[in-house]
Amino acid sequence: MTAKMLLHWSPRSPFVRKVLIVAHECGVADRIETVRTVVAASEPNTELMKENPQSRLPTLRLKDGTVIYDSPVICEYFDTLNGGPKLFPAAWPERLVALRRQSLGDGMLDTMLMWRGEQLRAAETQSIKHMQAWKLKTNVSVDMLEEEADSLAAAPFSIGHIALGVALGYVDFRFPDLKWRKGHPKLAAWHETFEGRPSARANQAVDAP
Ligand SMILES: N[C@@H](CCC(=O)N[C@@H](CS)C(=O)NCC(=O)O)C(=O)O
Repeated sequence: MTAKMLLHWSPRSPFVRKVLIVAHECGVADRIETVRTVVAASEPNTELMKENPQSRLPTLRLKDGTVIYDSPVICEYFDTLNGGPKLFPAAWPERLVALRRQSLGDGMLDTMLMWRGEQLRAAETQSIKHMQAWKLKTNVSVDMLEEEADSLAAAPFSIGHIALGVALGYVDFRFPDLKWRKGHPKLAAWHETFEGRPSARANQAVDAP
């Protein structure tokens, strides 16, 4: 048994940002100790693999030594410790909508992380076709979110809001040239309210060691 939960962490990881925002919203942030852990898709971290064979962040070790991953599992675990309004609705169809939104936000991040990884490769080994596909998926996701921005803004705050807010924040962080706000005024207005929450402000992604 340890005094705190231990979170394998990176300051630039959007999935880590997602779980830390959830921890803040659930009132458990002060029960977590973070440990800087370096991961890369092309270089598995063999130490981390002893706890998570997929070598991914976030990975969380509970006080009793149990290890859990990935971000949806960690977020739902934090929500079980949450004394306030739940981020994972219990009732259908609210739960279905929140989980779908979480999947879209997480899927956007998966797409953008692959895109970013490709951009960092030497130009002659990059797949232009894949990068075009990832750009299209990101743009169409933003278009569709503009369509549901009213219902997003009206719904009780949930894991879906956090996943989507973090995904749009990651577009700003790594793909500012997309200028995603253009033509998406409702989504932009909603995202501003998301980034204004204390939980989001306290957990900004940064390029730091
Ligand atoms: N589905 C996972 C995705 C996590 C993920 O892709 N994390 C990135 C960092 S943001 C990572 O660990 N990349 C290293 C790798 O893929 O080997 C989750 O929701 O936690």
